[in-house]
Amino acid sequence: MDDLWFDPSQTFIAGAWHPAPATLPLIDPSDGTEICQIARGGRAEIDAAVTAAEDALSGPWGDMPAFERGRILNRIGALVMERVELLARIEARDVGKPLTQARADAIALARYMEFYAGAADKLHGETIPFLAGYTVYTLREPHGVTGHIIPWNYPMQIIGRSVGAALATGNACVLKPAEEACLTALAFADIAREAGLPPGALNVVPGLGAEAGAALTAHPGVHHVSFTGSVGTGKLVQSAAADNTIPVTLELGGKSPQLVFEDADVDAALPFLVNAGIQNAGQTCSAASRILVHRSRLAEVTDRMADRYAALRVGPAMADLNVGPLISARQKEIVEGFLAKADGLEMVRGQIVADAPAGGAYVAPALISGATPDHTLAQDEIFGPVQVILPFDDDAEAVRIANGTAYGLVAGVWTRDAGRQMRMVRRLRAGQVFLNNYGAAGGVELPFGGVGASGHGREKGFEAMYGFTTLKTVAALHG
Ligand code: TXE
Repeated sequence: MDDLWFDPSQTFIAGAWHPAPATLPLIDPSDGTEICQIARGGRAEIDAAVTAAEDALSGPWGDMPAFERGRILNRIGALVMERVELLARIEARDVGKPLTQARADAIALARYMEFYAGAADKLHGETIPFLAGYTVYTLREPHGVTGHIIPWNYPMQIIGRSVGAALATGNACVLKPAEEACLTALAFADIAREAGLPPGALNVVPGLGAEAGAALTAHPGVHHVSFTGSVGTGKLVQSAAADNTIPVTLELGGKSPQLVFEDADVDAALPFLVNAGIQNAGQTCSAASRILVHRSRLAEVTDRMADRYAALRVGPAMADLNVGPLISARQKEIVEGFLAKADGLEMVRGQIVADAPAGGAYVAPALISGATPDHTLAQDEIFGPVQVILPFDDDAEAVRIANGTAYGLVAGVWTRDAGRQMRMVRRLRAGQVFLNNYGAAGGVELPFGGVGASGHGREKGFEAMYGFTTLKTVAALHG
C-alpha cells in the first residue's frame, strides 16, 4: 500500500520498529484482497512492550511535568491534522468505511490530542480539613502501565480517547489493535515518535486477540486495562484483570434506541434516525439500531425512513458512498444470519452498486418493521446496517421497550415537551442521552460509556482522566 511510510509487518516497541516472529494477512474489506502483512505479536512481544513501558515510567516520561506531556500531545495533534487526508485514506482502505467518515475520524483523533493536551495540567487533587496539627491532601497519580485493547470499527477515535487520556495523565501504554484493522494504530505510533513522545511511553503490538490480547490482559506488569469490543471478550478481559486485581474500563456496545414521541419534529429527526443506523455500516457501538415511534406517527416515520433507505448506495470505501462494506466476510455472515430471521417482517433495503467488487463484504442496509420488542432483531447487537422500528402507545411503554435489553449505552429522545425530556433523561438506562439530536460520534469532550452489558467506566472528556489515575491520600502530622 503506497500510503504507508512505515513497515506494517513490524511491532512498535520502545520507540523503534521491530520485526515480528510471524505475520498475518490484512484484508481489504472492499474487495477481499490482501493489503499487506501485519505483525502477529505474542507473549514475547507483549513482555517486551510492558518492559519498555516500565522503563519509560522510570525514565524521562515518568518525570515529565504534566504541561510538557500536554505539549507533546499538542504536537501529535498538529501532525495528525497535517496528515488528515493520508490517515483517512489508510483508515478507509483498512476498515472499509467511506472516505468522508474516515476523514471525520482522523479529525476526531486530532481533537482528542488537543483536548487531552489542554487537560494534562488541569487535574488537581484536593486538601481536606482534618484534625489540628495535620495537613491532608490527595494526589492523582497515573496507574503506571496501561493496556489498551481496541476493535476495528473506529481505530483512530478509540486510540484518541483511550491512549490520549492515558498519556495525558502520565501512564505508559501498550496498545493491541484489532487484527482486522491496525494500520492507523501503527501510523499513530510513528507520528507520536516524530512529535517527541519518549520511547516506551506508547508501544503497539498487533496480533490475534487470543494471543497478543490475552497475553496483555493477563500480564502482571499491567496496572489498568481499557477494552472496547464484544461482550464475550469483555468478560474474559475482566476475569483476567480480576486475577491481577486491576481495574478495567469496558465499552461493549449496545442496542441503543431513539424515541420519537407524538410531538416530535420529524423533519429534524429524520437524518439523525437514519444516519445513526448506517454510519460505518452500522458497526458502531452507539448505533441507534432501534427506532421507537409513537403509534400516531408510525406510518409517517416508517415511510419517510423507508424512502431514505431505498436511496442508500453501498460500495467500496474509496467510492465514498453512503455505506461501505462490513469489516470482513465473517461479519457479513453474522449480519446475514440475523437478517435470515426477519421472515414475516417487512423490510426495505438499500442498493449495492453494480460495480462493487465481488470479493467485498457488502450488505444492503435493511429497515425492518413488524417485529416485537423481544425479537432477536430488536434485542441483540447485530453490528451491521440494520434498524428495527418498534411502535409504542404511551410514555411508560416507550421507557419499558427502551430499557428492555441487556444493554444501556446511548438513547435519543425526540419531543418538544421539556417536562417529558427531563422525565426521559431520568428513566432511560443509558450512559448518554441525546435530546432532539443523536450524537453517535459525539464530541471528544463528552464522557462516554454504558451500564449493564454495555460495560462500565467512562472514556472521553475530563471524566476519563479520573479513570486513568489512582488517588493517593497524604496525611502529614506536623504539630
Ligand atoms: O470482537 P472482539 P470481534 C461486537 C460486535 C461484533 C462482535 C465480534 O457485535 O459483531 O463484537 O467482533 C481483542 N483477550 N463488537 O470479534 O473479539 C481483539 O483482537 C484479549 C462491538 O472483533 O471483542 C480485538 O482487538 N483481547 C464493539 C478486540 O479484542 C482479545 C466493537 C475486539 O475483538 C481477546 C467490536 C482475548 N481473549 C465488536 N479476544 C464495540 N463496542 O463497538 C479478542 N480480543
